[in-house]
Amino acid sequence: MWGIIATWRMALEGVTQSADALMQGHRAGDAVVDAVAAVEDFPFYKSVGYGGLPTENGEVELDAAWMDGDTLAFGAVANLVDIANPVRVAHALGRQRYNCVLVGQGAREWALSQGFADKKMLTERALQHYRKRCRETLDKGLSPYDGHDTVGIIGLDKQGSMSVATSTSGLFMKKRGRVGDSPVIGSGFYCDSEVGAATATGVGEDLMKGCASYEIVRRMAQGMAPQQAADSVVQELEDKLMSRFGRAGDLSVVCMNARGEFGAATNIQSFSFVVATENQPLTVFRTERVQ
Ligand code: SD4
Repeated sequence: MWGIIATWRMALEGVTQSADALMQGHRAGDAVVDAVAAVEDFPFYKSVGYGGLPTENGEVELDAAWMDGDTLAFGAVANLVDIANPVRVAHALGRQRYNCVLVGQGAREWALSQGFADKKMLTERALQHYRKRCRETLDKGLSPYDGHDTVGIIGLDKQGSMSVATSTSGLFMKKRGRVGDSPVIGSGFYCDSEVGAATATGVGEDLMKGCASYEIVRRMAQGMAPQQAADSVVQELEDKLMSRFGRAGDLSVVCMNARGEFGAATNIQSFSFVVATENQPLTVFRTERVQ
């Protein structure tokens, strides 16, 4: 069995390539990194990689992670500035025994020392979009934290290994130095090849309150089907946040188990995700708010 599942329609091109690779027997670890890197490279996606929106200080600070479900090894970067393909840096960090999570200047220096490309990640288009959003936020009274799509991709290869990778420029209008769930193990992603994997997108501050991805994998380990694990975690976290915190941000998740069965859940009106497995032709699904 092989399979791949990703948050948001924007992952379609990357997933298409990597689904082929998995079908041909390539490893999940590389397949998820390549698929995420394709999203990072596309200049018009405003929330991931090159062309991502800047912080208030005008810098694009990127977060990314990678995890190997066989060894439980993982690597992550946060607040990485002007390095191409943060997910590849996270992947390289995931092969280190220590120092596998690096942030800010330290992450940048390490990436440069390893030969990663120094690349200006802010585009003119992103800057214009950022300014427009700021005006709209004032004019229309929008929340400054609306609008943000992290890419998270889970892969299962024919050898039975699973892997997950994430990448994001974080919440729109985030402060300099702010870190969301996407590079945080257990919250933005988790992967165990013996069970399955999960990855999240939405308001990191809220996803972290429930360690959403780990919680989904834990429920699958106890025998829950992926869809049930995804639904129950989103619903219970939303209920808990509403009753204890008075509000709940956007929470969306995808997951897959070691048999290639998958699930997705959201508390927003419509959340798109992309999936392909040995039994499921490549499809973009839209799922609606869990009731
Ligand atoms: C974050 N979870 O930085 C990310 C943003 C995101 O869909 O996923 N948006 O909090």
